Amino acid sequence: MASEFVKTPGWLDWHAEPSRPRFVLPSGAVDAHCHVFGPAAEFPFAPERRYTPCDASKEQLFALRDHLGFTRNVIVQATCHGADNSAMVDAVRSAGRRARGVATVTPGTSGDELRRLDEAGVRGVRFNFVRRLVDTLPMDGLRQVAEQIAPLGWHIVIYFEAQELPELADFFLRLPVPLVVDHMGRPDVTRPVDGAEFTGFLDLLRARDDIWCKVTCPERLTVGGPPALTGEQAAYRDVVPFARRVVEEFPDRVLWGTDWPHPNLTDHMPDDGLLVDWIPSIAPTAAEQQALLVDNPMRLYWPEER
Ligand code: 0GY
Repeated sequence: MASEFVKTPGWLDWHAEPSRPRFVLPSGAVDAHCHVFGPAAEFPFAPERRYTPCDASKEQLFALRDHLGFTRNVIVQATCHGADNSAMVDAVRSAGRRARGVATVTPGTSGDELRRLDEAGVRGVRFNFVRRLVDTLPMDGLRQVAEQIAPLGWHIVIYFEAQELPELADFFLRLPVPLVVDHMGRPDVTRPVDGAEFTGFLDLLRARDDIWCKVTCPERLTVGGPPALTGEQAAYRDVVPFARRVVEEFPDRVLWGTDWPHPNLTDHMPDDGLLVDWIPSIAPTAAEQQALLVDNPMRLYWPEER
């Protein structure tokens, strides 16, 4: 049966033939930010979604994991599935102990449901403040969710754009659980890395020692490229100083992920193998790579296995 879902015009599908990375990942590396989409025939997209993607199944995600040399995934609920976590949970369960999940949870979700998610491998919720993706929940509702998940030992992944941080920072700092910031708070990389905007972001990380940062998504943040395509080994140079600064100052609180299948890119779809090759430009030493790719995500998502 043909899918009733028609992709958003201009949608870019994930790269079908990513290269094998030249950079050999350390043993036990974790792709700490990726998603599954559907497949829509089995896990329909949510009515309130802001985009309709291509399918990106758990089998395809696991094939990419193996191809790139990762051992584990952290699968983040994509907004196209709303608060129906079924596709993500199914993927996490299918991976055995090799995946953890980050869910979307609404206020009033029952304790039984939260325990079911926890048992499936969910370890956090995501609060999304990116207006083109969601209608952000009222702050009181988010605080309620935070109180509900705190006893489970979960954290909150926060996704926002740099210009929103001044208004949101106080709210973030009062949340009662560890925080994980997506994509370095989406800096404007045409601004100086030492400028007020990115300094404000670093100050957020300095304010508490349980705020983590994903040094991810150069393909989303770049303005000048060059893109990770056709063998480019010096991709996204304009994003490097920002990620490098975070890795240098907070080596024990950084995470890295592919962001496969790369929702909502409009310019180009990166070769995921070349994205992996970007990692040494932001974490050049073996010690930094081990922390970024193995020790940090294991501490946050698989503390019982350390
Ligand atoms: C990302 C970024 C985006 C989308 C989502 O859940 C999502 O739909 O996260 C975006 O469009 O910036 O982290 O994948």
